[in-house]
Amino acid sequence: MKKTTLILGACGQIGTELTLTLREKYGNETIIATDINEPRLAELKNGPFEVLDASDSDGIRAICEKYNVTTVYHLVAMLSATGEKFPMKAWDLNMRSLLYVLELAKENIIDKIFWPSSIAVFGPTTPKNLTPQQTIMEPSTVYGISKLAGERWCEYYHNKYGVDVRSIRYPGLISWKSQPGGGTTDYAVEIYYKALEQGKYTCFLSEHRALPMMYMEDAVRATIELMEAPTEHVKIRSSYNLAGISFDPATIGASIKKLMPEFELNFEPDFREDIAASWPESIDDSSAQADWNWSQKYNLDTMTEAMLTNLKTKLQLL
Ligand code: AKB
Repeated sequence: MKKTTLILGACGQIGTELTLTLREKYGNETIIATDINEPRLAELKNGPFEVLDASDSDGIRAICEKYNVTTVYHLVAMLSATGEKFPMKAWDLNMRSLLYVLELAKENIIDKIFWPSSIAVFGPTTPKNLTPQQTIMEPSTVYGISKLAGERWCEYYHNKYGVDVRSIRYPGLISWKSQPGGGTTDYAVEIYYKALEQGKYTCFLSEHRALPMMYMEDAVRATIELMEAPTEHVKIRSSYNLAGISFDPATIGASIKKLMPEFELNFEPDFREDIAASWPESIDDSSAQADWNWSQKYNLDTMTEAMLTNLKTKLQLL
């Protein structure tokens, strides 16, 4: 029976684009998309799709057996802002399903795992600029605590049981095909929608609150490149820093204004400002560059152009 790849959380922000890209690359039938919800995007049904709750360990095991799954992309998580509202639920969801998948690899039912970490593993005591791969990590959000614990578990399963688990500390991800939900960096997606729909946006972070971000096309390419890297090149089994593009709300506003001079940007910081203030402003990704040759393509202005062009078509504002 043919080997397949399972995506947990295929309807989410990363899952949607990763599923479509992997299907294009490896064929629709080899990528098994699963999510707790039926997909809104019909394209996700161009290959196998199953409704699956990632906290159902028997369900995951059954799907792995049914489709002869050998690789799992585990993309299910409650993000930073929602996590602060439901701390126990966030911890439970973010941890339990990761451990199930690590156990499946330990039992040799699957051979390879991708699991996303985040810049949220860093905290207020971490150096803010060009944050190194290895540094002080004292996250102050439940989401960050769960991602840091997850990183430790990944490295532990690799060292102790030889599990081939690979991970990236994603910056805020910016995409037009699918929207994020419940994160602190979500403003940098909302701003493009509101610019096109209303010509103005009120940002929930303050003007000069810089954060690392990345265009989804770069993030998906990084994920696939890391997963395809020869094992001996993957020297970090906790999670790799990726730098992305660092900017603050005022600067993304200025980038939009270059193409939409009438765009108006206001600021009304809420509780997410404190979360953002605890995270790095910029990241050093020299380990990813050295180990698996990572190089990013998009900068702020090329991303803005891509976002506005694609969203205009999607929202039929042409
Ligand atoms: C969030 O804002 O919670 C996420 C993240 C940085 O991991 N986008």
